[in-house]
Amino acid sequence: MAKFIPLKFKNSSPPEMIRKSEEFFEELAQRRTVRFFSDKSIPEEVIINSIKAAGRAPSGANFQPWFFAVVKDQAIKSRIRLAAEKEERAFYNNVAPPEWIKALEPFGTNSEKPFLENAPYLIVVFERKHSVDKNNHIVKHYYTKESVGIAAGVLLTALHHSGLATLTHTPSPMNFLSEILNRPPNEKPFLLLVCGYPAENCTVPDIKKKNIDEIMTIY
Ligand code: IYR
Repeated sequence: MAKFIPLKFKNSSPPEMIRKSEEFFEELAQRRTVRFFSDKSIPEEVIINSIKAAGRAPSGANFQPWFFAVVKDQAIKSRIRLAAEKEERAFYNNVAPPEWIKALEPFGTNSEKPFLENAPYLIVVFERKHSVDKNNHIVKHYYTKESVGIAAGVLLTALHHSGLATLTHTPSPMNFLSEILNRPPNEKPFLLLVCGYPAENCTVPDIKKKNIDEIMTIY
């Protein structure tokens, strides 16, 4: 039987909502994906609070099909770099078709991933495809990709809001992360988030976001 409780919701006035939405846009418009990180340490509490925020994301049947592996250990980061660069070398040299390589040109990326070792924290987001109940029965999860995608977006936004730079990195394939981090077979690596301060004199690609009229129609 479903059980309902009263909603806690503070209504805001329209001017207040408009002001907040403008401020939030301005804050998000400042976000840039960073590929050059400083090794300066960051407060771990920010990582934990941001993951707590991500854990509040909506999910299919509220199954919360995510797991966040936080890596600060230098030896583990080095292993991740080594394994990721092996996959990336295969990607750049053999796997990626020419049009994909061309699409990546503006970003100047290649198979070298020093940030996996330099940045103080890596967060590996896992998608839980299913869980196992106490009777060892498989419990199917629903809309796991959508759910973990929303949670990852919240995490990225929370980290930016706190003043950290991030990089969404998706070495492909990412199975080596399950192995290195000892994660069970019902979890699939979804995204690797690199977190820290930008390196001094960090530069970013000169790219533009689409205008509102290119991404929205009001019917
Ligand atoms: N995973 C590779 C390639 C790459 C692919 C896309 I799509 C990007 O937006 C950026 C990079 C790498 O990390 O270099």
